[in-house]
Amino acid sequence: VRVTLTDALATARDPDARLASTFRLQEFEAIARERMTPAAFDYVAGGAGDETSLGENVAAWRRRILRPRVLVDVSTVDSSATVLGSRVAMPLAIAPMASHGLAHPDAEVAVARAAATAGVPFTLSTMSTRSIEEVAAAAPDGIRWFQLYIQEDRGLARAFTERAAAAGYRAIVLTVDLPVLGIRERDRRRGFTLDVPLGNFAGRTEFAGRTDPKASATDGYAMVAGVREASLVWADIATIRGWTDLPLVLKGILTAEDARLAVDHGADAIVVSNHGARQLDRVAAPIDVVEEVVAAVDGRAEVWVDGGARRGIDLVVARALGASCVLIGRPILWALAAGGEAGVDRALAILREELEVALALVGAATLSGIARTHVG
Ligand code: FNR
Ligand code: LAC
Repeated sequence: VRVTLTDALATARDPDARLASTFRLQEFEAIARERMTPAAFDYVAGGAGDETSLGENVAAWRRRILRPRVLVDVSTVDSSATVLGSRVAMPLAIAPMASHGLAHPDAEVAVARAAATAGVPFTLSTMSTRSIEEVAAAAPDGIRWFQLYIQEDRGLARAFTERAAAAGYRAIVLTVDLPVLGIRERDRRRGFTLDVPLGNFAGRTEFAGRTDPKASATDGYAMVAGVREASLVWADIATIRGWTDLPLVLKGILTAEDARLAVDHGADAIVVSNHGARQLDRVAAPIDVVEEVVAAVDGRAEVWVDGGARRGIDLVVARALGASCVLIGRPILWALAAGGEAGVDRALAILREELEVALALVGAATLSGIARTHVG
C-alpha cells in the first residue's frame, strides 16, 4: 500500500478513518491528547511524584522475555478464561477509572457497552460520570463490577454496595491504596480539581441531611477528600464483607504480607496494583511482584494485576507468572476520547488479536496451556 501525503492528511481530518488506522493501544493516546483539554489529559496520563513508577509500570512488562514452544497444534486458539466465576472472552477487564466524561460525553456508558460486546468485564468507579443504574441499563448483559471507595460516612458506602448488587454488578472491588490522594504535580500545575459531575452522588436523596459536608459535594476532589478513608483498617473488611453476598476484590496490594492478610480477611480476588502509579511513587511495578503475591495467596484467592499493560502479550506474561486477569486503564480512556464506543471496540479488538496471535506463537492453544516456563 502506497500512502501519499494527501492520504495521510485526509486521514488526520476524518476521525473514523483515523480510528481505522490505529493499530496499537498506545496510538490512541496521541488522538486523545488532541481531543481532551490539556488539564484533563494530564489528569489521566499523569502519575505521582517524579513519575518513576509510571514509566516503570510499562517498562517492567517489556523486560519479560517469552520462551516460545514450537510444533504445538494451534490450529484453533481459544483466548477465553473464567474470572470470578464468569466466562470472559479474554482474561482482561476494564480498570475502574474516575470520570470517563473527561474523555467523551458517552462516558462509562460507551465503555461498558464496548466491554459487553467484547465479552470482558467493565469496572465502574465510585467516581464515575454516569451512575451505577445508568450503566447497568446501557449494558444489561455485560459483566459489570463496582469499584468502591469507602466514604467517611460508612452508610453511604454501604448504600453504593447495595445499589450495585441491585443493578446486577457481579463483584465489589474495594480500593485500598487511597487512604490519602497521591501528590500529582501535573494536576497542581494545571490547577486541575476534578470539578466534574459525579453520577453516583448527584441528585441522590440519601445524601440529603448528611452531616458530612463533602458527601453532598459534586466536585471530584472534594469528593475524593470525602472518600479518602484514612482510618480504614483490616478489621473493617469483615464489616464491608457483611454488606453483600457479592465477591469481594481488594485492589491495590503490592506485598506478600498484605496479600496474606487479604485472603485471611475473606478476599475472593486481589488486584496487584500501584493505582497506575498515581499514588505512591517509587513502588514496584505490579507485574514484578505478582509472583511474590501468588506464592503468598497459595490458591486461596484469584490474583489479578494492573498497571502499564499495553499489549496482548502482556496477558500471556501475566498468566505465566500466575495472575489470572489483567486490568487495563489509561488506553481505554484514550480510545474512548478517540472514538467513543467505536474507539473502545477497536482497542479491545486489537488486544484480542494480539492475545490470540501471541498464544499461537508461544505454542499454547488455550490460556491453560501457558506455563511458568513460557516466560524467562
Ligand atoms: C484510575 N484508577 C482508579 N482506581 C480506582 O480504584 N478507582 C478510581 O476511581 C480510579 N480512577 C482512576 C482515574 C484515572 C484517570 C486513571 C488513569 C486511573 C486506577 C486504575 O484503576 C488502574 O489501577 C490503573 O489505571 C492501571 O494502570 P494503567 O493501565 O492505566 O497503566
Ligand atoms: C485517581 C482516583 C480518583 O486515581 O482514583 O484519580
